[in-house]
Order: sequence, then structure tokens, then C-alpha cells
Amino acid sequence: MAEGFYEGFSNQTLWPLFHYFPILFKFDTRQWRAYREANERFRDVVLTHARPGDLVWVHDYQLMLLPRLLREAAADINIGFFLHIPFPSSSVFRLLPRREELLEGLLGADYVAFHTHSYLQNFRQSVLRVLGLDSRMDAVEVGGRSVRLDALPIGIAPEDFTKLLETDGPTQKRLAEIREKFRGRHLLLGVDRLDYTKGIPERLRTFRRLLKEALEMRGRAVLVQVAVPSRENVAQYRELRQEVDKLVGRINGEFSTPDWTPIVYMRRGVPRQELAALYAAADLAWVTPLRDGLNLVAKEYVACQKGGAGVLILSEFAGAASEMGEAFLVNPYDEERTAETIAHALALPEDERRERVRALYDRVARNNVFAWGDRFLANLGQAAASRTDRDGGGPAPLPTEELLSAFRTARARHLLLDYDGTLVGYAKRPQDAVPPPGLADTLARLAANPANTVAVVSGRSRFDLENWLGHVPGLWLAAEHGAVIRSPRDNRWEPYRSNYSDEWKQRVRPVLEHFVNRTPGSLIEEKEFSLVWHYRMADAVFGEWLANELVATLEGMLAETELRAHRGRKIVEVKLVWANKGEVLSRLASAAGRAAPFCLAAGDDRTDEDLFASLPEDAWTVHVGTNRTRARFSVPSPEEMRRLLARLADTTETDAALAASGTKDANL
Ligand code: GDG
Repeated sequence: MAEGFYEGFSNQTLWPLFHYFPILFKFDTRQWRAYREANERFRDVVLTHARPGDLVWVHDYQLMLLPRLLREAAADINIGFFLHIPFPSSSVFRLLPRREELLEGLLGADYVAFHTHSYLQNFRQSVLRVLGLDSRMDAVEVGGRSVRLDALPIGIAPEDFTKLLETDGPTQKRLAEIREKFRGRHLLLGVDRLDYTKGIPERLRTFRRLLKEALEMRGRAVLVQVAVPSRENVAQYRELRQEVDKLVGRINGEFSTPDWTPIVYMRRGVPRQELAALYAAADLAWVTPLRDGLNLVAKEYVACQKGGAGVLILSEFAGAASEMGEAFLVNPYDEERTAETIAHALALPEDERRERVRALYDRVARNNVFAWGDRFLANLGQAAASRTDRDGGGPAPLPTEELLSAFRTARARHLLLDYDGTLVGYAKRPQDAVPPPGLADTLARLAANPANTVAVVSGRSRFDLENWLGHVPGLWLAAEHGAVIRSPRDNRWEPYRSNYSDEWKQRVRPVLEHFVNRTPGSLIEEKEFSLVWHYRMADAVFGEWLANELVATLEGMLAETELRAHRGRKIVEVKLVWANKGEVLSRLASAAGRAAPFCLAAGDDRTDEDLFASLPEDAWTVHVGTNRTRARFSVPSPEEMRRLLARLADTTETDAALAASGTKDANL
């Protein structure tokens, strides 16, 4: 099991794929099972120690299933996850069999952090593409919980190196020896695990090119390459070792002279003192992974150049590049330009090199590993606290029997029901969300009781509502978020404001049209009181991205007007501030001539929150689904909501029958 877990799924499936080597990745069901089993073993051990309220910090790609396993077993512990390797672009991540389980595994955490923003963005895109879950820059909502997301590059403990150089006699002696040995030469240094992601063969070939093309480097430049053997049970690593051995032999054979060997190759680990002395002595650190989560060597080199003038050559594909802008960034696949950059950097005046490395040093010293750890734990603590608040203050599952009894005993009742996502599930095309069989009948039965005022309060146009529910006797319809309302008394639609002009649409429409032109599959819906850009049919990621951009554009444009742009489910809607579901209740109450002692409001999206906010505290506010809400109660789905309404309708009919037979309780 250990082999399938470690050498297998971790290092032959996840490692190559996450480092953009899809050609090297293998998938084997037995190894996957071993990976799952190993994660379960970790869970079992953690559970023997964890107490409610403990913080558990899970590290890296070997344990991506663990957060969820822990969450399921102990909902009351606080779980953070940090990924040390890149999170690849969603087009690569999608290649992975079992990709859903891995994402769901991570989403068991309260807080998930990556080295860089681009990994975070890749993760969000994968969550969207693979699981269909929208997210914000810093959070994703899942199963009624919020998972906080972050980019938090790891640091080093610079003193581990600087102390050795400043106070340790043997290290200082070693440094003096190395300096003496390389006097008058350029000492170039590579330090890596012997891993195909680290770009060692590419570096050797680039060095060969440098020796061929920059003649002043001959006899002068020495590349000291420390390569620590790693994962030797995996075939690709053994092959790499042979390839590097061969290349070193060839280049040394081609260029060596009796006084100079271009490559000093150390295929073994070296002690920390030796490493510190090498970092301090090197004129240039050659850190050119083909892909790397972050790369600590770059930071360690900079720490050892405190007060020095060393040059850092850094691959743009290392996570560290995103925070080490003063380094010389190179594309390691571009051997020609990398060689040129190295020659150029070594020839720079010492002052300029010193200035660059000083700026890098300040940042490495400040953003050290202790600051990283503190921030991670503080953020995890905060994320967990907001989950616990919600656990305490979020909606409770609707107590159906209690609701039925409150309904039964109330003299008058108001029911305000959203349509899409509340009475009816979402359809791919808005026009397909027709009322399911039985819905109109249930609403009619409810509305038939004179004690009930029943309204469907929707963002839809009056034409949609009229078309689908216009025939239901006794039903109030509020269209366009309450901008226009139809009373069942005369079936006439009345706008909320009479002196309304829609001249604003001429200014806003061209902006939306511009977005339609850029987004295949998107369209504009014109309603009487609003304009809506729909992108449900567009590419999910592109759609989300443009929606943000559209809202940002409109915000500036509409700032001084009574219009606002809102994001809904796969839509951006521009509407009037007063077209707001929160205004509907007072209209109904004044039409009914009384406030009702029983009020039920049900909805599923942000516009329904306006309605919930406008109701008295003891109203039965019901959220359909699992998102964040201010409603007091929740039901899981529109089906459940319809079942509930059918039970209310049964109750209401029994009441009516009792009343008719003269035996009705006087309280009703
Ligand atoms: C993963 C991610 C991310 C190397 N040779 C010797 C030696 N080392 C030490 C270095 C450095 C460490 O090993 C290597 O760290 P890296 O960051 O380069 O790479 P990974 O091991 O692949 O680590 C990586 C990291 O996690 C942290 O999040 O940066 O991207 O892949 O500390 O000093 N140490 C000694 N002798 C050696 O010969 N003593």
C-alpha cells in the first residue's frame, strides 16, 4: 500500500501532472486505491489525537483527500490545507481520472492556500469546470460552508544560513577555502533534487552553449551542480540520473583543460555548512526549474548573499518568480536567451548586482517562514471562526410540523414565493423552466382560502408569469422583482412607480451588446424595467470573467443614477433600485387591508435576501438550497418546497371544509 500511495499515485500521477508533464503521468486504479487508503489511515491517526476546536494543518499533494475525510468524521475540527507544488491550469488538471474526488477532498478544508495567485486561479477554474461551482477570489461556497482561498508563498528561515556564515567557524573556514579555490573564476551554482521538473539537463545544455558562444567563459566559468538523488524507485528518476551523468561527462570531456573542469558534479546531498558556504561563494545561482511550486533554493541563495553582489537567475516557471522580480527571469526552455542573460548578468557593474540582491534579501528576510506560518494559522483561525458562527447562526432545517401548526392556527397568512430555483429548478434555457405538473393546482388551492394571500414574486417579466401562472385564480403576481404587480381582483398589472421612463436602456444596451459580441452563446434579455445579460450557455470560465468585468464597467457608469448592476445566477442584470422584492409585502398588506400574523417567504438567490430583510423577525423565511442566507430556515430543493406547499394546501382545504360545516374553531 505504501508504494502505491507514495511512489505510485503521489509521484507517478499527481507529481508529473501538476508539474505539466502529462506525457509522464500514469494512472493505475490500484495505486489510486492505495492513495485513498493511506489518506484514510492519516485520518484515523489524526482522529485519535484531535479534540473539538483543534486546528489541523494538512500539507501537500500526498494528502489531498484528507481534509474531506476529516470533515466527515469530525465536523468540529478546523482544517487548513497548503499545497507546496503548483496547481496546474484546469485544462491539464482535467486530464486526471478521479479529479472530482481530489477537488472535493480539498474542499473539506476551511482554508486552502497555494504559493501563488495563478495557482489559486487555476484551482478556481478547475472547481468551476469540474464541479460546476462558482467561487469568489477568496472563497468558494460548498454544502453550506465557505472554504476560504488564499495565495501565501512559503518563506525560509534565513538565520539558519546567515548564522552559520556569521558565527560558525568551520562554515567560515569552508567559505574562505572555496573563495580561494575559485579566485578569478565565475562560480555558478545549481542545487536541486535530481528531479525532471528541475531542468538539470536543460541547464547543462545551456551551459555548453555558453561555453561555445561566450569565449570569455572558457577556462573561467565553473558550474557546481549539487544534485540530491531522489525517488530512485521510480523509473523516470533513474533515467534522468543516467541522462545527467552522460551530459556532464560529455561537456567535461569536450571542454576540460589540465587547469580547468567546467562542471563539478556532486550527485549527493551536502551538509548544511557546505551548502551555506557554496551559496555565499557563488557569483550566480542558476535556478531554472521547468516547473516548481515555489523553489526554496532561490531564497536560500539570496539569504546567503546578505551584503553580497550575487546574481539570481530564476525560471519564470518557478512560483518564486512571482515575488522575486529583481532576479533575472528566464524561460529555461530557451537555452539561447538564457545563456545570453547569464553572460549579461555576470558582466553587470557590481553596484547594480548588489542593489538587486539587496532588494531580494529584504523581502526574503521579512516574509520568512515564521511570518508564513503565523499568517496561515491566523487565516485558518478566522476562516474556521466564521464557519462556526454560521453553524450557530445559519438557517436551521425547516421544522415542517411546527410550520404547519403555526399556519393552521393563524387567522390570516401571507405567502410570498420566488419562482426560479424556489418553486421550479433551473433549466438550461430560461424559457424551459415551465411550471411542473401540479404546481398551478397547489397554488390555486392555497389561494382559494380567503385567509391566504399568495404571491409569486419573481425577477421574471410579467409576460412569463402571466403565461405560466396567469390562469391561477386568486394568485398575486409580482414581476421584475416587484416593479410591476398584478392583483387577482382585476388581473391588471400596475407598476410600482408610474412616472417611469426607460430612456436609460439606450445608454446601457450598447455596453451589453459589446459583451454579447465578445461572448459566443450569451444574449440580452430586455424586460420592461431591466436589461439582463445571460451567459449560461457561454464557456463557464470566460463567462464568469466577463461578468465581473461587465459589473465593474457598469458600476462606474451608473454611479449617479437610480440604476444598479447585479450579478445573479449566470446573469448580470441592470435594474432600478426601487424594483426590489423587499417592497412587495407592503403592497400586499395594504391591498389585503391587514398585516398577516403568519408570513412565509421562500427564495433561493440574492434578490430574495431583500425580501427576507424586509420581513418581521418572526416571519417564516425559507431559503431553498445551501448558499449563505439571512433566512431563518432552509429546505434543500424546489421539489421539497413544492411538497411543503402541497401539505399547506391540504391543511387549508381541511380548514375551509370545517368552516363550511360550521364546526370550525373560533380561533381560525
Ligand atoms: C517542494 C516544492 C517548494 C537540496 N540539496 C541539499 C539540500 N537541499 C535543500 C535545499 C532546499 C530544499 O532541499 C529543496 O527545496 P525546493 O523548494 O527547491 O524543492 P522541493 O523539495 O521540490 O519542495 C517546491 C517546496 O516544496 C516548499 O514549499 O518550494 O516548489 O517542489 O531547502 O536547501 N540541503 C542540504 N544539502 C543538500 O545537498 N543540506
